[in-house]
Amino acid sequence: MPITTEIFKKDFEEKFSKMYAKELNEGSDLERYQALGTLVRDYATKDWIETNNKYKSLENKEVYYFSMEFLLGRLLGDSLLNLGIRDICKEGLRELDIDLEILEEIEQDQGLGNGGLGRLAACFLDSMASLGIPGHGCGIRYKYGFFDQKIIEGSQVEVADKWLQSKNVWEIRKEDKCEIVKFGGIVTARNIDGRLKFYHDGYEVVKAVPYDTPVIGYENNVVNTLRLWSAESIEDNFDFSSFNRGEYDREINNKSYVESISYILYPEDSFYEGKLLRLKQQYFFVSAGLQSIIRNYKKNGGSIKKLHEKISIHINDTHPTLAIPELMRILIDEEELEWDEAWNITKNTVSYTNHTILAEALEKWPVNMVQELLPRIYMIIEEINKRYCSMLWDKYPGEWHKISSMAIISDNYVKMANLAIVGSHSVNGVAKLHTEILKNKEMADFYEFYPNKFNNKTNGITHRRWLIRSNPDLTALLKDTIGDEFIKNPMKLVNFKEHLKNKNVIESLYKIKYKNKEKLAKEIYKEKGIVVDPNSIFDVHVKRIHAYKRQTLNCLRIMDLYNRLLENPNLDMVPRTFIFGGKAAPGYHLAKNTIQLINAIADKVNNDPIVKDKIKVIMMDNYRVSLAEKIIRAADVSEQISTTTKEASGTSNMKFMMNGAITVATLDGANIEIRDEVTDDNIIIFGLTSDEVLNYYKTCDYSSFDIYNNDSRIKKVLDNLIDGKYSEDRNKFRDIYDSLLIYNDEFFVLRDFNDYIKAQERVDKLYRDKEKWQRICGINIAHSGIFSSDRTIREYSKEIWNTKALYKSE
Ligand code: 26V
Repeated sequence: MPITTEIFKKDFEEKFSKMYAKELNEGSDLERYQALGTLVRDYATKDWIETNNKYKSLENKEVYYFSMEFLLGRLLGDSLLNLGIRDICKEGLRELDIDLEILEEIEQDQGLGNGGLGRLAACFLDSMASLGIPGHGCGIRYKYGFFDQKIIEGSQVEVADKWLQSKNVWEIRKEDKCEIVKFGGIVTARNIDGRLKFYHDGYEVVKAVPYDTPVIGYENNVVNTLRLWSAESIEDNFDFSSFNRGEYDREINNKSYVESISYILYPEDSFYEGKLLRLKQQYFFVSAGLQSIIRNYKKNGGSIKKLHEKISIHINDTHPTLAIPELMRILIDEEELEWDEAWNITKNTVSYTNHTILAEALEKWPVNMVQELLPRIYMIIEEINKRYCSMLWDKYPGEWHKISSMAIISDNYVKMANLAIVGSHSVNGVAKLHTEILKNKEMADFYEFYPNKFNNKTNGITHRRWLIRSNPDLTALLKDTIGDEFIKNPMKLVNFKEHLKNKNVIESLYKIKYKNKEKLAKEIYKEKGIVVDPNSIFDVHVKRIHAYKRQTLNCLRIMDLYNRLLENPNLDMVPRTFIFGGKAAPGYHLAKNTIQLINAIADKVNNDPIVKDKIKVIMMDNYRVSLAEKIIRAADVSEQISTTTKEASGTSNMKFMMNGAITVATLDGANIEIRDEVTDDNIIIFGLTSDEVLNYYKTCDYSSFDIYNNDSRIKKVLDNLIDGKYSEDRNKFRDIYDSLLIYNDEFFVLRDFNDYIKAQERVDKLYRDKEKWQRICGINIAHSGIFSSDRTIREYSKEIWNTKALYKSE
């Protein structure tokens, strides 16, 4: 029965009184939010059960997206949208004197991810469900999500994210679906009736408990599952004899020691460290996930020999690569298949996405660590390596160097990317340029050996969250002009282009942006106590803080602009508000120093009466999904200024264009494809090309010092880093200064500086022509459909997974 306002009100009141045994008006907003969330989840359960029942027939191939990170953000608004009941609930609540938006704001972000890679996984879940593709997520239910960032006296301070402190209404603990994961111990081989069998003894046992969250498709009755695993010790395992021996600590600690596996999300997103706990986390969720998938598959009558025809395992970067040897272990040791058959099934089941070419992010585990923690898995990796290397020897006789660089085990390390390539049937990059670099440079040897494995899948974002839900006014304008087809088929956004001739539409675009900017200005005032003018250009740089993303380049141009304003306070310029947001990895000194620099500039500029009407600098605390939604829709300018070749794709670039911001970008990652869509007239491109960057790396003839000596403007801003202008402590920004000069500016900040300034001058000029500006914003919106993750997921489904939608969609 369709839900009406009346039904909803009754359901809601009932749910509230059942949960809290009191009247609605006696409840807190948190209680009301929790009752509403629980009710909304209940509304999805019928479809959830029915979807699962359909999957039980095994008619449809299912894909499992294995990822260490799922950055879901809030779920209430999107669940209501996808169930098609947001307006009904809003109205029902209004009649009960409750504001839906207030309840939505209560929800804690589910922040189980670092950045792009984790948010991509979340967008993919939404698209899979919305397209009716049988696709589920598998990951870790971290007790503490990505840390909360507080800016205190200009510096980042990390605070634990206790997101589970108040109940998570979206998840269901599935006690009956627990799995056992084994660590350590020893493996012995015995010959039983002519077959080598492997026995694993003396291991430690960890109980993996699944928590399921429904992933609701957009108005299609499909509900997929995100299954996150939590580590628990097995109570029965409690060794009481140790109490007699007085070993209290060991036993008590064992509980928290085991449970610590799912305590924390590592806050590094592109720096590998061989931490034992991280290796444990990886095996823990991969093993639990695979065991439960295979158990379920067999229960539904699936034949193990046909696993690859019915199930796809996708690994999000190398973090779940142990899925390859773990699947081999299950097929050989438990299902008793022969090696060749098991290998064939494994390769055809697993596919892998690479998300970065940064060398420091490549995972490799010390051999002895893998051997000790996962003895059987190590044996299997060794065997995979042995067989694979003998193929390499056949093809490349005598080429020692090549073979050792392609080997899975070499220099006493297990190289996870190599294992992922060898043990999967598909390897993809996340944007055209990135894939070309993988094929022709970073993974060139593998590409030569396996030319058919490599392919590109340019990233995407879900337009349901990043446009329809987060920017309701723009969505209303789009519906008014082009109808609502774009909701199910975002490629239809292109129809918006013809409306851009209409002055009223241009005026509406302007007003919508202004309103979003006003809202953000209020939020900025609330959070930072700083007044910003919605008439100024909102120039936004939000993403993880990292040297390659070049927040420093942005800082230097603001410092330069400030110098020019001090020389000429009447400088003719459109006022600008520079908005930054992003977290630094706690151990990444230079990134933390960059945050200090942004805040020091903010402090100086915002308090200088000479420039106060011209420029403002804001560093928003605790950049996260829910804040991104508010910032992005209010942006005029999208800063996508990474050193060319370094940003694999970027996804915020897509979110900004979809919300009508103009991109200032280097020709890196998906920026190139955005440029190709909107053409050069509707994007502002600057900086080195990928060939130029690669050439610099090859020839080593870059000298930042020469640039510094020959360009007085650059010299001046660099000197400002250490001349006391931004800090009495002249050494405070010395490391940034040194990275740019003494260490020869690895990311070509100085080389791109002048070009970047010119690009910003074009922005200034363009913004003065309000109509033209808005038309360009409109063109960006119209061309953003291709960057919906629906397009991306269709490509994965057709070209990698071979999955079919439960129903036909356009
Ligand atoms: C790498 C590592 C290295 C080992 C330690 C922990 C860790 C965690 C995450 C990663 C993945 C690489 C970082 C990442 O998030 N890559 C981003 O992926 C986005 C989605 O494809 C893409 O848009 C960004 O350009 C890329 O930087």
